[in-house]
Amino acid sequence: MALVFPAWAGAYLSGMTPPPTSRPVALITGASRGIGAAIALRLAPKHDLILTARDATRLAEVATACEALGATVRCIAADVRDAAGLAEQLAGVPVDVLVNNAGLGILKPFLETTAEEWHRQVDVNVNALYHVTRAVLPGMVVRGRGHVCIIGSMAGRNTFAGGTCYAGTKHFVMGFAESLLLEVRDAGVAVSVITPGSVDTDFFPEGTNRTWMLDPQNVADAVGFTVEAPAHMLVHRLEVRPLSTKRPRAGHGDSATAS
Ligand code: NJP
Repeated sequence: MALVFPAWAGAYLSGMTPPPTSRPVALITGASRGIGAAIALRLAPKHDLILTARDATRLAEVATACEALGATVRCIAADVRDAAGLAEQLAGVPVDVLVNNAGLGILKPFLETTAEEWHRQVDVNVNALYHVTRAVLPGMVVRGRGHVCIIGSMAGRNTFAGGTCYAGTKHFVMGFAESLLLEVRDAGVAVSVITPGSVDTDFFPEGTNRTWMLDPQNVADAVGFTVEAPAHMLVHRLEVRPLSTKRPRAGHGDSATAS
């Protein structure tokens, strides 16, 4: 009878990767709602989770739902801009999967964007990538395995009026991710970017026509596919779009047009 090895065994038997001894740990930023909460629920059956965002109440609700799916969950209620606080919370924690998801978009013409709005977007969408990734990446390199997944955007390769800051931050994500990949791939660490089109979350103001948008779960499934790919296979960029911006999804009315 042929022997059947678990998925990790091929690399392990060739001496490259030690076997996982417990469930992998996934750290997800911006996990209190929207895409981040959906990613937490998607990963919960196979991962233990560290969830972070500012809203402790909503984080706890997401954690409870994830625990029901089998995950052990730790919540860190923090501002992702708090580099020192997060570094302290994450010190020595072996994170296998980091999903840098926290982000915001203040879509305004440049001349109407205040300095505070500009700096807030850059601090959350760009600078937090540095200190959250910096806190957990050394451990991944030492262990010879890990995955850094970033939620980018179609705005990372498109431009639009009102996008000087937001599209700028998401273009940064693309350059950051591919450069980082080239630095750590031979240490066994994967880096990927998911670039969604429009997703029905609080990202958009109330009153926005959402009938044609993706569900957060659609993006979460893309993340799940990417981080659960075989160890030797890297999905570096994955673009997920609504099929049409004019056709409402089934069950969302029949006369909507894109907004
Ligand atoms: O947005 P939303 P999405 N410190 O507003 C957290 C990208 N994206 O899920 O702190 C810590 O529902 C916030 O938590 P809280 C987008 O650029 C979206 O759509 O409790 N956390 C919440 O959990 C972003 O990178 C679309 O308020 C902070 C989360 O971030 C990612 O998807 C399209 C924080 C935001 O939840 C998730 O956005 C696209 C802070 N200072 C890319 N500030 C789309 N929705 O269409 C925010 O291409 N958070």
